[in-house]
Amino acid sequence: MPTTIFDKESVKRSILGKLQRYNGVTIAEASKQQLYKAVAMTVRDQMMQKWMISRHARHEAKGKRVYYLSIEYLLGRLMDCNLINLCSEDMYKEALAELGIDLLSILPEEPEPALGNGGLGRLAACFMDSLASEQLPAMGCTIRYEYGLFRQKLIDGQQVEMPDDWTRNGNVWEMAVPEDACQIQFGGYVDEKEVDGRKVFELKDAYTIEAIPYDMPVVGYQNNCVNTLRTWGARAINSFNLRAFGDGDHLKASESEHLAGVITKVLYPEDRHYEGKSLRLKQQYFFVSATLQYALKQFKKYYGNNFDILPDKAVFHINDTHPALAIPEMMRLLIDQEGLSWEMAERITSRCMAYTNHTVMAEALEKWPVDMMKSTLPRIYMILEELNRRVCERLFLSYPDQWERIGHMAIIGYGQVHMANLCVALSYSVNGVSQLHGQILNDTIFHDYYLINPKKFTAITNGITHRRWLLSANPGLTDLLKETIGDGFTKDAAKLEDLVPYADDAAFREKFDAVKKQNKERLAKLIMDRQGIKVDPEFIFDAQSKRLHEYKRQLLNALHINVLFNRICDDPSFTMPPRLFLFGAKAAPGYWLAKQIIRYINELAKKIDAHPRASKMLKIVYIENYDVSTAEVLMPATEISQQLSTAGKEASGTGNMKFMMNGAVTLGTMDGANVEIYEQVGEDNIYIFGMRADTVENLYREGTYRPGSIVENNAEIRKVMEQWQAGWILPDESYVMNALRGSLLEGAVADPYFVLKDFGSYSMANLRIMEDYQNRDKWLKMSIINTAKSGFFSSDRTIREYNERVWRIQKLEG
Ligand code: 26Q
Repeated sequence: MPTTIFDKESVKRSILGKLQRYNGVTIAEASKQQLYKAVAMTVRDQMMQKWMISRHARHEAKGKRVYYLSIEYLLGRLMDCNLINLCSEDMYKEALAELGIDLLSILPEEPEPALGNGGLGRLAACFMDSLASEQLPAMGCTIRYEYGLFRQKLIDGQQVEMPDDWTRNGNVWEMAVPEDACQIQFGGYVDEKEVDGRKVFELKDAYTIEAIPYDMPVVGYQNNCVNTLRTWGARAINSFNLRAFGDGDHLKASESEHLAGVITKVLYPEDRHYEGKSLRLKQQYFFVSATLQYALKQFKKYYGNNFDILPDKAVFHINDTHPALAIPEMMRLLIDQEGLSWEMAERITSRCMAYTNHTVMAEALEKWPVDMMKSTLPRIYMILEELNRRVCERLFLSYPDQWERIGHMAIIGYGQVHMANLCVALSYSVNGVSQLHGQILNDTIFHDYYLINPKKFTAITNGITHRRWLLSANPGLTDLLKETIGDGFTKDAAKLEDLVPYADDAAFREKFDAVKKQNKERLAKLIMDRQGIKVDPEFIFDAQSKRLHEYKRQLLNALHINVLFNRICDDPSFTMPPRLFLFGAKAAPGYWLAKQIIRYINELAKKIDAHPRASKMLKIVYIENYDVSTAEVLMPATEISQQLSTAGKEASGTGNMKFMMNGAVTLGTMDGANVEIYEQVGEDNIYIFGMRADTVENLYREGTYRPGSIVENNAEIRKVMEQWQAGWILPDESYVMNALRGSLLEGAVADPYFVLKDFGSYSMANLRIMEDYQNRDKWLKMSIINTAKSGFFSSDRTIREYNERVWRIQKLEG
C-alpha cells in the first residue's frame, strides 16, 4: 500500500494547498475557520492513511470485535487529541509557527460535538480512545444528531436553552459511507404464514426509512490502531421511488419522510429521567437495527451462514438500557432473515450481548408501555413476548410459585416492557461502574437474578482517558511530569506513581504550585472573556461541575456558602482564606426544581458581590454552558473538587477522577468511585463526610427521618431557612425559594437526598479543609499525591478489565 510521509514540510505544503484549493485564499488572507479546516483536513489525511492500513490488518487477523452501542458519545473537540495520539503535535506546532500561526489559537474554531448529556456519554468517548490505544478492534455506534445537547445561556441568573447547531460549518472528521446504508422499518402489522412447515413472519404496511452511516476515525496513542466511531444519519426513501415501485400509499410515504426528518434531529436532554416518548424509542431502534444489520453483513462476508461462531467474532456492548433493543433485533434478524430456529437464535444472541448499568435511581429505569412498543415495533414486540414467556418459565424453576418475585424479574409486566430485566436475562455479562455500585446492583435491583447466577455479575470501575484529561488539558503539568519522572506515564498511566516521593521535595512542590497558578490564570481569563467576570487567582479555586440534579446536591454546596456568608455578616472579626466557588451545570429543560437551584446560586452570588467584606473572602461564579472544552480548562485550575452525592446514588462519577488527576483534593461522600479515590490516596489526602450508603438505605427503610428537627437544633440552618422565607432572595418571586425550602422540609418525603442530615458533617469537613489549606506544604503534598495516585483511573485500565472479564478480544499487533 503506498503511503505518504507526514513531515513538517509536507504538512506545510498540504495546509497551503488546501487553503488554495478549497477556499482560494493565501495563508495571509485565510480566516481562522478556514485555517482550522485546512489543518484538520491535513490531520485527517494522516489518519486516513493509518485507517486503511489498520483495516487491512484487521481483515487479516479475522479476530473478534466489540460493537459499543451507546445512544450518547460526548466527544468534545477532536483535533488536539488526534494530534497527541498521532504523536504529531509538536510537528504541527512548528509547521504552523513557520507559517506564522499559533496552533492553540485555531483549536477553538472546531465546533464541539456534544452528542451526549454527561457521564455516560463522556465515558463512551473515553472508551473509544482507550480501545484504540489498547489496540482492541472496536466500532462505536450511535446516532448522528443534527443538534447535540442544548447550549446554556444565563439570563438574569436563569438558564435559557439554545439549539446546538454543531454541523453548521460541516464536520471535518466524518465520512459518509453510503455503501453501508440500510433500511429500518416501523409500524405496520405482522403477517404470519406457514412455508414448508415453518412459521414465517413478515412485516406488512410498515413505513421505512434509510440509515446512512458516517464514520469517524479514532486513532490509538503511539500505535497503528485506528477504530471507527459510526454515527447513523437518517434519510427518507424518495417517495417518488416508492410510487414508481408500485406502492401507491402516499400517506405512508409522507409519514416515512416525516420520520426520516425528525428521528435524528436532536439529542434528548433529560438525563436519568425516563419519559415514555415514542420518538425516543424510535431513535433507539433506529441505530441499533442499523448497527446489527451491518454487523451481520460483515460477519457473513467472512463466515457465511456459520452463525454458531458469531459469539467468537462479535460482542455487542449495551451501554445502559438505551440500546437494549439489540437483543430482540438480533433475534429477529437471525430468525426472520437468516432462518434460524428460536433456540439457536436465543443461544447465539445471549452469548453476544453484554450490558452495563449506570444507575439505580428508579426514575431513570426504562420501562416502555406495551401498547407503544406493540404499535411502533410490532415484530419486535412479538419477540419480546416470547422471550418473556421463556424467561419466566425458567425463573419458575428457580423460584417455584413465587409469582410476585417473578413478576418483578419479568421482561414484560404490569403493562410495561422492563428494559433492564431484558438486558439482565439475555446478556452473558452484567456490570456496574464502581465497586460500590456493583455491590448495590447485586444486593438490590438485580438481587434475584444475582442469586440464580452470580458469575454473570461484575463491577468494573470507570476511568477517564488521561490523554485528553492530562496530556491535552494540562500541558503545563504534563511537561513538569515528563521532566520529573520521564514520559513513561503517557503510555502507562500507572507510572504516575513514580511521582509519590516528589511530594516531599520542596523544589518540586514549588514547580507544581506554579503550574497550578498558571492554570488558575488561564481559567480566570476564560471567565473574563466569556462572562466578563473578574476573579482573583489568589483565591482557592473550588469547583462542583456535573449535571444539575437533586441527588448530586448542588444545594448542599449553596446552602453552605449561604451559611459562610452569614458568618461573615454576623461577625465583623470572622476571617477565612478567600475561596472561589465555581459551579458548572446544565439542568434538563423540564426539571423545574433544578432550574430554581441555578437561580438561587446566582442570586447568592449577587448578594456576596454586593457585600464589601464578604466579597473579599467569598466569590461564586456560575460558569455558563459547561461542556467538555470548558471542563478541560476548569479541571487543571481546580484545587478542591466537590463530589457531594447522597451515598449510594452516584453510580461512579468520572469528573471526580478528572479533578484528582489534575491535582485537586476531593471533598466528598463515600459514594461511587469516591470510595476508590479514598482507597488510592488514603484518608490523609481526601476529605470525606456524610452518611455511608448503608446508613442512607436504613434511614430510607425506617422512614424516620425528620429534617424539621435538624432545623430546630441548628441555628445556622434555621437562619438560612428564615432568610429564604423572608424574601431575602427574589422577594418578588417568593415561590422560588419557597419551592427550595419545600423540597427540604415539606411534602410526602421531605429532603429525600438528606441535604440537611449531612450538612453538619459537611460543614465540619469544610472547616478542616480551610485550616489545612493554609499550611501550604501540607496542601501541596496532598495535591501531588492525588495526581500520583490517579493512574488507576485511566480508562486504559478500565478497558483492559472489560476485555479480560467480558469481551475477550485479541489485541491487534503493531
Ligand atoms: C433514559 C430514558 C429516556 C431519556 C433519557 C434517558 C437517560 C439519558 C441519559 C438516562 C440516563 C442518562 C445518563 C446517565 C448517566 O450519565 N449516568 C452516569 O454514568 C456515569 C458513567 O458510568 C457515572 O459515572 C455516573 O455516576 C452516572 O450518573
